[in-house]
Amino acid sequence: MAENIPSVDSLVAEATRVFKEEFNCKPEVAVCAPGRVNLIGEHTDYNDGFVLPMALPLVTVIVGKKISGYESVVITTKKDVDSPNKVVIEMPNKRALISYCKPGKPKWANYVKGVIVNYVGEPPTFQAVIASSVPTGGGLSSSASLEVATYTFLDALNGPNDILPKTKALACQKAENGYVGMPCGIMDQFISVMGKEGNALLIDCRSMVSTLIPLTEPDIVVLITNSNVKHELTGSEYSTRKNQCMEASQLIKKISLRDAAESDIEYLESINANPDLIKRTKHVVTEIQRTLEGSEALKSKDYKKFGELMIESHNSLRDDYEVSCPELDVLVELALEVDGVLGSRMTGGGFGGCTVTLVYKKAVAKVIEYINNNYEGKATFYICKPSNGAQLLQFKQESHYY
Ligand code: GAF
Repeated sequence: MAENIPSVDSLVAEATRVFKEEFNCKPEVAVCAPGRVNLIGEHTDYNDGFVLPMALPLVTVIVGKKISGYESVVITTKKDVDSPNKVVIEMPNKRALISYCKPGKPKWANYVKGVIVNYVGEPPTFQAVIASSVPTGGGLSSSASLEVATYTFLDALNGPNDILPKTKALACQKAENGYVGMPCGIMDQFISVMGKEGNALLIDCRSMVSTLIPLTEPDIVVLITNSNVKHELTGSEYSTRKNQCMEASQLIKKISLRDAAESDIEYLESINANPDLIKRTKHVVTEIQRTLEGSEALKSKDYKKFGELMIESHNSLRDDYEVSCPELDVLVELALEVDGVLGSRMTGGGFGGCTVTLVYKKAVAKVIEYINNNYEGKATFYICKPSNGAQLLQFKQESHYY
């Protein structure tokens, strides 16, 4: 059975209940921001390439209110994060923030503090409660959804402004790069801000121009399978891959691997470059091509073609980029053994986390059963439709939440 995805309303209700218990008053604003699954285009964003993610119905909700003074208080209702679940954040004026608001423990709060520090404008002080349905460490961007939810929350407290969505995504990426210390690309924050119900988003990570790609075929399902494994390698290997890509682009004298072509791979071979650099370049060059072809295939509803590209993408991530792991490989292999599966691949940074599978609706129960019977670990499943990006929510009927 696939997991039940809690509704946004139920998360708001949960956060509101905790808020009332803690602060003895009602929250005044509520916001949400989604996690994401990347359909194709992996490890291409920090190479200025193309990615094709969709926003998920798994979201982070924040409810709260503005207060006076120099201290904010944030509570998370999430159980799968490090403790404590409540932090006080010292917030003097913006200039002094950098020296007061340092990263530390608990780790989950660093995503909130990083956004406060990188907020464009004067961040208000607040009381807030966070509730989220995005699994932590599952490769579905729980961190980006928390960053974007935090940014949206600060904006909501401050009132309307004319900040561009891409500026907001960049500020959240900066929080993760400069404050949390994870050198991620722009994909996760961008889709969490810009996702649109019924659509995947083709993002050009160089120009930051994005194109909606409809994905509403009723017979086709996006199935996410969480391997529930997380290898410690993730952070260091991510930086290593990024550095290798930079090194390769310097060797071929290009700004980034976005500008590399087949002939550059031949050149790297001819100068006997480090074999790892050649493999990384090959992945990025072919993955960017697959992402562009994949978007065309989705546009023309050629799901068979899209599925084939997903399989090629997984093989390239496994063999050339070397960011998969045995559990992800097994999940992909098992899915592909079931009739009605169009394609399957690892999704996100790798070394654990999730696979994404495109499958005919009538076959999805069979896939889940087959994986449950043959996967040695304990997998969890989410059936997801492309959903909206970050939103300011309306409190519905008072009685519903209070
Ligand atoms: C992680 C990063 F945060 C993204 O920016 C992206 O590089 C992805 O890994 C791999 O495609 O999710």
